[in-house]
Amino acid sequence: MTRAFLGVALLAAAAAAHGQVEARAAWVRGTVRGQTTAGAYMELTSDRRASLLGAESPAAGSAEIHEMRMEGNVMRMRAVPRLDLPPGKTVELKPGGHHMMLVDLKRPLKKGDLVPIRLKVELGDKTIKTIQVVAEVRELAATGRP
Ligand SMILES: [Cu+2]
Repeated sequence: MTRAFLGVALLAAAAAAHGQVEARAAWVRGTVRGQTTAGAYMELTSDRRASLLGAESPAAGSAEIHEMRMEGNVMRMRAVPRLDLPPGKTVELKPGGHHMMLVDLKRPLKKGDLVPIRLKVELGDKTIKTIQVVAEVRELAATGRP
């Protein structure tokens, strides 16, 4: 009886922790020698109004949210201060679109390495929430399609 109750309580706690904003399918592109930045990609879903404000990772000096824009014939990326997460919609951070950029990498990233990333998300009521994800490093040529 006591065990069963405990099980339900733990389940409820887990649901509460994951209820608001979820990050899935996180991966980071592997690097070559001398490269100090790497793109990080994932799927973000929020059940309420929220914005991604940034991230930090022990693998990098800093992390930025980047958007891609065509300037003439050239695709360029630039840092943006936040990325809106509309309720109930999955926002994909992916190659060629919005992505996370790990800057000042502390060491090269090899296929199969695991990179912890802490996402900073602001909810609609201005509460700041931290979401911990572990991203797997994929090879340099990875496109995001499994
Ligand atoms: Cu970038």
